[in-house]
Amino acid sequence: MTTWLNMSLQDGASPIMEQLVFFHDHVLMIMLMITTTVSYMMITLIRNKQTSRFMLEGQMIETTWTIAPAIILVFIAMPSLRLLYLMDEVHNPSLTLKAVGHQWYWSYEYSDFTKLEFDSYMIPQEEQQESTFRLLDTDNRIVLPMNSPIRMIVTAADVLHSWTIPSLGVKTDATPGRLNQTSFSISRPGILYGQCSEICGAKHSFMPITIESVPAKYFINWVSKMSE
Ligand SMILES: [Cu+2]
Repeated sequence: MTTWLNMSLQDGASPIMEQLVFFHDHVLMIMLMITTTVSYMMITLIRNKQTSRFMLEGQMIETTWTIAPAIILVFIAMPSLRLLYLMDEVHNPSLTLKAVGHQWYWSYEYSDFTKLEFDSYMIPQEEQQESTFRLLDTDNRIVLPMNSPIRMIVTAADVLHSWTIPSLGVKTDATPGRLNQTSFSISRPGILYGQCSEICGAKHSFMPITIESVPAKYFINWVSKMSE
């Protein structure tokens, strides 16, 4: 998860997020290339008198500096579109989780099991423990099996919310009267944090999302305990 002074992306906990981090770095390298070239040209322009009685036009350089940026844009667009369509795909999910945004908490429904649903409220500051993160931990964590494709259905009960887990590369709008769908698979065990990402009212900052990623057998144990 992110900590203070951490400006980069969180470590990817899903294959998609891993690819998104690679794409981010790829685009950053291209940006570095362009800023270097442009800075060099600006400094040269300032430091030299670029005048000539004989030079009236330069067809070659103008063609080059029109086509080169277009080619660079293709190198950004191709991997970007690849990721966009990969993220949109739902690959034969083994579990469906429905998240409903409320003012101001999330509630979850595991529709593959009977009567497995609960509300998830932020742990208030007075009840913090050594092991909990302020403004990020919830009283009921979502428990999910690692290494299995999961389908998320996201909706809201009152106003717009947004269900987000940065380390999974997932951000889906929660809209009243509409079911939005995304999918992911978590590649390692651990606790993943996220926050509502759509200004939804006074306590928008106090409805975090917490996922506990566990091996499949622990998940089954949890399910049987919850449905008792
Ligand atoms: Cu919200």
